[in-house]
Amino acid sequence: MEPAIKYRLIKKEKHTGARLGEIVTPHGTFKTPMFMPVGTQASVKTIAPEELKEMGAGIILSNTYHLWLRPGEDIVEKAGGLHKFMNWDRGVLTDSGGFQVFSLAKLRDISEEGVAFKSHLSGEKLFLSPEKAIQVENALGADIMMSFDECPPFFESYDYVKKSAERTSRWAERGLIAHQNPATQGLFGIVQGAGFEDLRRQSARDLVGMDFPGYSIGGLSVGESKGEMNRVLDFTTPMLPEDKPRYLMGVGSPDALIDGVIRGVDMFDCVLPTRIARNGTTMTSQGRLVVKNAKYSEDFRPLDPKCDCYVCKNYTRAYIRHLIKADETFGIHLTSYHNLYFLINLMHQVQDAIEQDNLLEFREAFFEEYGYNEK
Ligand code: PRF
Ligand code: ZN
Repeated sequence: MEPAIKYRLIKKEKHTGARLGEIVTPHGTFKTPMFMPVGTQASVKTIAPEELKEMGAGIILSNTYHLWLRPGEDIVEKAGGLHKFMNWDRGVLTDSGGFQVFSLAKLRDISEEGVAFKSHLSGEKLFLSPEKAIQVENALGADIMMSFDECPPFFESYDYVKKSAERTSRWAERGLIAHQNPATQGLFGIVQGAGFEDLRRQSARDLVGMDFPGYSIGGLSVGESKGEMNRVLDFTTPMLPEDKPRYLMGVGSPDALIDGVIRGVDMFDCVLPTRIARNGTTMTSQGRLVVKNAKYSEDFRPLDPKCDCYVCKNYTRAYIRHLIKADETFGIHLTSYHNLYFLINLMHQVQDAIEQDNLLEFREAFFEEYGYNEK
């Protein structure tokens, strides 16, 4: 059987751990390193699928937890799967619901069998197990699925994290057995272990032994410092096979993307660009720009003079500020579009830098201009 997801390593950067590669999915091929826009409820907030294509998105992320609760995976399945339901014919990845149960649901009760919790929508008592998560993900039909995992707080005790990561490995194995569509949907394992090197090693060893078509790194960007995250990445990515993609979950600030790529990460996702866009904050080559601020009321320049996105080619800071102040939803559409374009374009520049073996120089110049001072 041909696997659903294939990774081709094109080139390794000379001076860092960065890799240029390509991921082939049943819904098209995209280059890595790359950033995935987040469409939690089968929609990237305010952005149409045609616009995602225009900005160069090859795959988007959606959430099993949300779609299971509403509208229900049976409805998505009847529509012909997530791609048809939302009119998106490129790649889709679904997160398993593990992380969302821990961040959104109330009164969780974790056992070997799974997680009992109350719905954040209805208060209804629900139970999510590795088998149930995979069954829902199979019905949704994404190209890439995540295993059901537990993401413990970064500064939990060693004993707790050890027990949790061991259980996450058993859950991954149960998910693999439950998975019905390995020819059309690739299931990734998720490495956990918080900040403990030996626990990350054991987690990676367990999952690599199960031969997933890709590996996610979970449990990071949950409140620890950037330095801590980089320290964990420094030892974790080398534990993963070279011929499979590596996905750092929930990371999307420009500096963390570049530092993740340098450590060998291929895929990222985050709500950050669309979330900050909705409160009037944009990412530019000169750093964050809060376009909502009064000082932009008569600024007729584009959000980022160096950006060639549709928004920067056609609209001014003054106009976008006006829309956002007046609660015109077109304003947050424009900031969301620009922020997503900014990160997708950043990753294209990173791909070029890998090609040219000058990623460290690129990092230096980018950090200097963006205004990050730390090394
Ligand atoms: N596990 C899953 N999804 C996630 C995470 C995780 O650890 C994170 C952590 N940053 C984001 N999304 N399943
Ligand atoms: Zn722009």
